[in-house]
Amino acid sequence: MPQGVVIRAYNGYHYVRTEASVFECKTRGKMKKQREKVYVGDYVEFEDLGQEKGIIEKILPRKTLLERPTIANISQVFLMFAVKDPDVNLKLLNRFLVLAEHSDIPIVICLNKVELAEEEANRIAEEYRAIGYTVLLLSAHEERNIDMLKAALADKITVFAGPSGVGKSSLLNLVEPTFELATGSVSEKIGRGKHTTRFAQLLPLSSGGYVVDTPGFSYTEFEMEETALASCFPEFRQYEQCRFSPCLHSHEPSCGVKEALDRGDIRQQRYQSYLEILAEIQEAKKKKY
Ligand SMILES: Nc1nc2c(ncn2[C@@H]2O[C@H](COP(=O)(O)OP(=O)(O)O)[C@@H](O)[C@H]2O)c(=O)[nH]1
Ligand SMILES: [Mg+2]
Ligand SMILES: [Zn+2]
Repeated sequence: MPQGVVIRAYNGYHYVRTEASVFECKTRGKMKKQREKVYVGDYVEFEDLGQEKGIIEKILPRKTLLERPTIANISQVFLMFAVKDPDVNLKLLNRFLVLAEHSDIPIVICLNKVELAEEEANRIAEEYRAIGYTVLLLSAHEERNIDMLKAALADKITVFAGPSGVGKSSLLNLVEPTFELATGSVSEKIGRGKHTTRFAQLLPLSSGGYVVDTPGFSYTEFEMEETALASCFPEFRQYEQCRFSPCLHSHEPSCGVKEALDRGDIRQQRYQSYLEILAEIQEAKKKKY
């Protein structure tokens, strides 16, 4: 039976890409009964009905499942921000990072439009590299580091996440000119470009692998225990020698994280994000009971 990857789901159909072509598939009735849901990114086995139509019989074991948007088998998330226009939002970056850390998916931070604010770009890159993240400094307008971007995408399934207007589609069009993704402001986008990014879909790269140009993440809720949050801030880990265990690193005395903060070994802006997310988790917990 042929196998392929689901690159798009639309109107009850799943579009399954094989080496030869793309098949428009329904799922077998028994899968629905067993509540087996097929997601974009899933590798599947299907019955070939001819004329590029098919029926999905089986989902092959799933490695990961990202939520909102739901995509299976992601290898990495590229968190995309612009240094300027729109200004980089570190709070939002930190929130994305926490969610990606929590789901154990490798992250690469990308800063685009660096030609608009070189110093700021270098400063932010240094700060996050010190934590251990990979940071790519990019400019779609000046085509800077596009080769590096291409190399990082080859043979992987990569989700491009980040606010609207930071240059995700512009960069993807440089990586693969045939994508012809719509770019520009929201009003400029109407009627331009071949693809609009209303639905998550896998776009095949000629170097192998796929990218997902998401319409944006509705990253709002942090579904985790409050004690799990600190481990989503990698630079906290080495300082978690606190008097209390577990320690939330907020109001407790003799806290290793707060001492590191006072020494300047942990950045104030990162710790602020930590406290804000902690408060949100605690607030959500209260509502539950
Ligand atoms: N100055 C500058 N503008 C850019 C750069 N990359 C993209 N833009 C512009 O930013 C706007 C939004 O780009 P787009 O790719 O649609 O962003 P998306 O919403 O993240 O997909 C467009 O007007 C682009 O021309 C860059 O490197 N430098
Ligand atoms: Mg876009
Ligand atoms: Zn502590």
